[in-house]
Amino acid sequence: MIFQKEIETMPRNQIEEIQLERLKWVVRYCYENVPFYHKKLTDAGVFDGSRIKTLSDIAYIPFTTKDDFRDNYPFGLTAVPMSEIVRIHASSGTTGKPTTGVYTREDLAIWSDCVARVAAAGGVTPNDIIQISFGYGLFTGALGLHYGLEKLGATVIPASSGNTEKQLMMLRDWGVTGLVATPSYALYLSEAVKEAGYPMSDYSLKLGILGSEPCTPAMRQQIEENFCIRVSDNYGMTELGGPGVSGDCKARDGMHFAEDHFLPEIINTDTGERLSENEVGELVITTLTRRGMPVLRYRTKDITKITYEPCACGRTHARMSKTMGRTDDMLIIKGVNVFPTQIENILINIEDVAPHYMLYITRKNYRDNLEIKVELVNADLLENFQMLEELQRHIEGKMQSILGLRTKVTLVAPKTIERFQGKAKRIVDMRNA
Ligand code: DLL
Repeated sequence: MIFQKEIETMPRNQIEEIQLERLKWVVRYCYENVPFYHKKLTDAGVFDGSRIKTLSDIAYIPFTTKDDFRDNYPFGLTAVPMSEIVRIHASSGTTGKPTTGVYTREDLAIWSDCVARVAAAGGVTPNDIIQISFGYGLFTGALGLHYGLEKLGATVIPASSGNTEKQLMMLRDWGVTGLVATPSYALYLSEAVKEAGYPMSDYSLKLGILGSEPCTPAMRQQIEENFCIRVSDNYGMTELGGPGVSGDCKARDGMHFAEDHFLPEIINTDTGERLSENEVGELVITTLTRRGMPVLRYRTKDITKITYEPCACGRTHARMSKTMGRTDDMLIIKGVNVFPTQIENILINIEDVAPHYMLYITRKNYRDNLEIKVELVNADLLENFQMLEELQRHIEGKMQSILGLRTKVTLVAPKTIERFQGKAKRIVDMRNA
């Protein structure tokens, strides 16, 4: 099902016409209504946007960064009086103040459309009963999916996260056909379902609508096998309004942007230069219709690539590949660049270990050390020292050959590594401690 078929399958030249018109609008809108942008655009000689004649003229506009959000905390980037704001969300953030996002009534309506699009693209129909197991609160994920799914006409259960027994009870008793969660939490629940001992035929579950953190293909496979479901991925962020920026369709060959609302670019992280289709770099997004908090050329820090090729599903909007990680998540250990997702991909393909791990980085005598703590599937192995040592060496060998990095692997008993109900936090970097 395509939620807004006419828009989502529109010819490329029409999409670009709409984008150009809206880009001109949003530049003028920011210039006139947000002092921060007024100054930034003036300094760059872009002023009210009359310099924007083609889409590639976007290159004249300076980037917006996470620091700009911090410096203008909480509402400095707002373009309308607070009386027009009807909702505030925020990202939890790991340090310091959260990043805020504000919405006018119109922003909320567009947001719901965008989320309904990604939900429909992921296979949801009005006949589905969807359990939302994202944490409700300031996080954009839960309420974003909530209103988008309602707009689509699905039945929504605002379960929130936590209380595993109750989650499973609802999944079983209420005929739930779709689960919304982070991949980490979906994986955790799928293991709990297996342990609860009821066969999957006792459940009606068939879809997982996951997002908010990377889901490697291997992790996806594990969730799909445990739950006997099909999973789709969707992407977004607080600074851009939350989920609904892009999402998987049935082809699962890249996540379709809502290109009439978001203008994506890929840049070289170091130079800021715009890259071409299929070149890997940092995703930069300009909101084309947001009124409460419009954003020009936001540097997402997410590493991906974009394709404009038409998709088998019929949608014409550009697609982004699964993110390789965030520029600020990339670990540099002994001079080697490593993304946690690369480590996860290696671990998940090794039998006898579970996809639960932690990375500890320390520095001793000016040398970095990476310890990977990973859970065994079967506790019996702990009794067999020789097999344990072989497995450990096998994993260390894989890390060395694939990442080019010597690591220390520690195998621990099943169920001893922390489980995450929201986004997983698997890195403990003690180098500057
Ligand atoms: O995670 C918004 C969201 C909610 C998206 C629900 C999808 C579903 P933040 O908490 O601000 O917003 O985190 C944004 O999370 O820059 C990415 O690094 C990461 N992220 C989000 N979705 C994905 C995804 C929400 N599908 C940050 N794959 C982003 C990989 C993702 N990373």
